[in-house]
Amino acid sequence: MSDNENGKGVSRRTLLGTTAAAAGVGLAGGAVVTKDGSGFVSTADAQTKTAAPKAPAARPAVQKTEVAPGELDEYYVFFSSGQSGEMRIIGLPSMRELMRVPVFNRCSATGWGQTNESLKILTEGMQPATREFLKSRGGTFMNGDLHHPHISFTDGTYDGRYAFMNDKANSRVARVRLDIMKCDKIIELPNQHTVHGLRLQKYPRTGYVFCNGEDGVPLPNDGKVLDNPKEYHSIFTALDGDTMKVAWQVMVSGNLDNVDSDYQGKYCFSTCYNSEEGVTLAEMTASEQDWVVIFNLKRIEEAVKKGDYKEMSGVPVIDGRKGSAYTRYVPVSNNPHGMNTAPDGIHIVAAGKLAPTVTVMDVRKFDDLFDDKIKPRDVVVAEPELGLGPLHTAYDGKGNAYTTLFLDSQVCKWNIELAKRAFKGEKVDPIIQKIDVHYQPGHNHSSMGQTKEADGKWLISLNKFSKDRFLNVGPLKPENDQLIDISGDKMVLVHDGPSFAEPHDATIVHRSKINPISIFDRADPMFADAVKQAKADGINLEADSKLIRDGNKVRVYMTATAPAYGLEQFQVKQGDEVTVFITNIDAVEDLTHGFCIVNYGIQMEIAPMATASVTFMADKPGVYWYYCSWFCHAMHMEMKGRMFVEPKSV
Ligand code: CUK
Ligand code: CUA
Ligand code: CA
Repeated sequence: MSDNENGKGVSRRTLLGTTAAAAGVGLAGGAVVTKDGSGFVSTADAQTKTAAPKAPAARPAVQKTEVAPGELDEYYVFFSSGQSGEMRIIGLPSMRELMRVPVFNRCSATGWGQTNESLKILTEGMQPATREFLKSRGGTFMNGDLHHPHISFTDGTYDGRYAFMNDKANSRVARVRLDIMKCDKIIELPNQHTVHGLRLQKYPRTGYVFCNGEDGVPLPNDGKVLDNPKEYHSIFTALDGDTMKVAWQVMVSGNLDNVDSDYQGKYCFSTCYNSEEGVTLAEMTASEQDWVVIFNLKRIEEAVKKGDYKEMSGVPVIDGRKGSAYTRYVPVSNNPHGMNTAPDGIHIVAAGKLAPTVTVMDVRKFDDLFDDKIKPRDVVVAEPELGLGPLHTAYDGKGNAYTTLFLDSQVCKWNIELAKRAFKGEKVDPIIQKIDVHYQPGHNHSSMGQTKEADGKWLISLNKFSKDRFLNVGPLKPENDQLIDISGDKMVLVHDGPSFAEPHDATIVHRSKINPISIFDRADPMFADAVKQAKADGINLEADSKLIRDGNKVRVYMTATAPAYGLEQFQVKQGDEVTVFITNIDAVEDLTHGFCIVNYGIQMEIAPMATASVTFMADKPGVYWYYCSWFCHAMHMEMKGRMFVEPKSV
């Protein structure tokens, strides 16, 4: 089928230069009208073609962005990587990529998805049916879609313990330990089909990890019900961030997109774009309005205590559909997306997406709403019209909000108080400034902006299209994460940062909040199983290099200290199940070793004073060199040995 036949190529070209208006009309009418059905892509073309990039105008004085050689960044940014499945760490303001932390993906460098330590984390939180399903597929999912990385809170600000993040692709939630920057827990949420929005309890601490189930499916989803959408349900989950177990779930009306929580520990709230409970684009955008659903945490906890729930897949599921005492549904314009709490602890903003407005609510009114003293819409205190395609909102802690406008390719700075006055009928314009970004922004984030310590210094705009902003690298282009100085009255764009697929969300954390270690503690739980096995085998991991045979199971223990492994050779038999345990005994900062077996597909990282292990079948006879894959010493090339696999006697 040609482009013309499927209608995509032609519509994208013919709509050039005309779609901003067309999309606007379509949006105002509450329907998606672009001919390719996306509502978005054709406008992206229009934007870039009609406004060719120009040399930047003279800039006002801005904060320093250069981080000179030897200097350190002031902020960590924890980036999602979308369908790449990992978490990334960026330094701000340099926007240099500092680290990639494998989570839902496989990693060739670190052996994530191959080492026993990582496989345990990847598999222990699976639902039984998934374990069964993956048995013939290598035991784990190969992919993930990581959208929302967020840092644990104590008393409304970051405490540096953990990052939590979702996997939209396979309905999982992961936790990364920020002392070692490694994932230590993954759980698959039962009863939920995808987990999209994810935010944390801010007060008194995390506490809960709030997880939005986006798609509805039959419960149980065992094939007895198929094309009967009336029996589909979306589920909201509160996970216990300490145990990584489900605390409770709530069945909702409609679906759930993004979520955030208050600064009082009383409520959390989610946008819903599919109040229609439709299964097609046309059905999901049919209504004039959708809603924000508010969850009353205290009432839900009481319901769990008194048993007002149904147990499903071993967890309590509360009925929070419309009319329930546990939730309230506040109508907002059709298909809202972002849900962001302001650092003032009072205002929350739901972004319109298909409406040009954002809806501002006052959380202080929620008690009355739950006591039925006021109507749902009475919690709305402003609804400013900002532009086309508002998606997400960030804050500077000075009363201003910054909303991304996907269709307009802009970030709009507006003032919350002015928006409230305008809502009451005063003739004031809440919009302070709009700045072009390149192009089509999704999330944006301000420094410390999701805490009560928002400092109003930096904003990043995570743009979905880079188009012509970088050297052309072929049809697949990087995204563009732009840095904007918001410390002055005006936003100033200061940096373009290409990134690979696909940052959705990010969290900007002052470096004073994060204190990782450089050398592992030998008592670290990451390799506790290896320590236990060694003890059972009478091995001192830090000193002994030895092969233990246990039937057809062989355990090979060796130390690694630059530039030598404890064993320069070992011999096993074809058909043995071999586990190699390597302990890096170099208590030296930045001295990582690797372990790679040539032509056996084995590779892993061993950090200073860590133990890592890998298990494989020695099913190919012959001589196989193993080598250190992490450059560690002048004699790094010589850090190697041989594995002999003795053939089965025939
Ligand atoms: S979502 Cu991607 S732009 Cu998954 Cu937070 Cu809004
Ligand atoms: Cu050890 Cu290279
Ligand atoms: Ca809708």
